[in-house]
Amino acid sequence: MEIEKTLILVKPDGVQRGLIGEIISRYERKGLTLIGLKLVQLSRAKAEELYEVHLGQPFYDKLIDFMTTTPIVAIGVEGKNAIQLARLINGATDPLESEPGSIRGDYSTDITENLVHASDCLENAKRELSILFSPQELC
Ligand code: FUP
Repeated sequence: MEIEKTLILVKPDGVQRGLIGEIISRYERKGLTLIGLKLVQLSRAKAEELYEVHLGQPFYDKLIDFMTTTPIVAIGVEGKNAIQLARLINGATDPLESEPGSIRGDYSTDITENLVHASDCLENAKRELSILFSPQELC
């Protein structure tokens, strides 16, 4: 069991739909510890850095536009196997595969406007946390 830190984002649709509290409470109830939290308007540069692996994908421009429309909530969490657990709580990317009980399974029908992001591995968690948070902003 590894104690890990990871980055979670409540995407613009989650903020606009008034689901910030509902979404954060799911990680809290699971037992993950919040180590960073802020409402932020994502710049285009940061959105591109965050999603650099998807550069060239057909959905890339739509994704960057969506992520920079209105504010997001950046959340740092820590806990045993936090990276994999946060992704389980979020549910699958494809709305036809996200299980009821997961955030996407309960609240989203769209593959792009899918409410949440969570880093997919240790290396990306470190990289993505540093895009959204300065060291001083993490407890
Ligand atoms: P996830 O790890 O579940 O957030 O999903 P991916 O890393 O595969 O994709 C990142 C984001 O790209 C998704 F959250 C939404 C967007 N995306 C699309 O818009 N269309 C696709 O077909 C795949 C991904």
